[in-house]
Amino acid sequence: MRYELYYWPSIQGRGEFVRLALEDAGAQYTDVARLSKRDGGGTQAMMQLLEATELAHPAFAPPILKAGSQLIAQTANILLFLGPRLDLVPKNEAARFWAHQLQLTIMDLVAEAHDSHHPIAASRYFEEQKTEARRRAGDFTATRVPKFLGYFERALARNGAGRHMVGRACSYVDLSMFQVVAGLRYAFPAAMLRTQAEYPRLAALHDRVAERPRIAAYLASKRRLPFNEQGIFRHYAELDEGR
Ligand SMILES: N[C@@H](CCC(=O)N[C@@H](CS)C(=O)NCC(=O)O)C(=O)O
Repeated sequence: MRYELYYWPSIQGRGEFVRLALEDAGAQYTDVARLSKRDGGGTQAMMQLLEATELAHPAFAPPILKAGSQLIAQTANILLFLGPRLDLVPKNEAARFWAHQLQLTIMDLVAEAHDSHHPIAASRYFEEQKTEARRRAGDFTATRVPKFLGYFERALARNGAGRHMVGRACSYVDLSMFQVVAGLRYAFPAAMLRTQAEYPRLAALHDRVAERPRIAAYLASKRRLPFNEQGIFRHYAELDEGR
């Protein structure tokens, strides 16, 4: 199977959770919007798919995965689909629902990370909502990040030797946890430094994922876009509560 990923070409964003799964599995995929226009890529290719009127299952927003004739959107849903196909989730149903539950919770955290710099409107510039963003980010780093990471740390601690979020092998949830830790460290370095001792297992999981051979190769490649201030995890010094 050759997969096609449709996502914004210049940010990690939510697409990165899908890219990490495809990369770790060594799957064949095309990051369509990152191809040149001449090769049928660019943002235009993604917009055409979003605006296509003939689709039975249209997507509301990217990321979107094309697998043969199937089109799947919603990040956690894409990973629910890919997990068994890429051998990135245990086989039994209970574990798959647990993985999906954790992934949905990760996506809740991701949405709140986005709202920390865009608390009023996604359609308005950060500069237009700076005052509210300062309050929102202050609460995000002081109460919401500890609540989410504390929950993930406990889930990890309760799973056997505490090396994987689900089951006994690396799953797409581990890859997503890596991305969350990396993203929060990028966006809020001071706040994360101040509290990092509270999440030792998540920190160790992040490092183990980064060392997985295909992930390490991906992170060192040009395919891995750098974090930036157009994505979800953005660094604005004035929002980093722990400074
Ligand atoms: N819950 C969806 C959210 C999708 C989403 O918000 N995508 C962003 C990019 S990360 C987007 O382009 N949204 C356009 C919009 O909401 O109008 C998911 O997890 O995939």
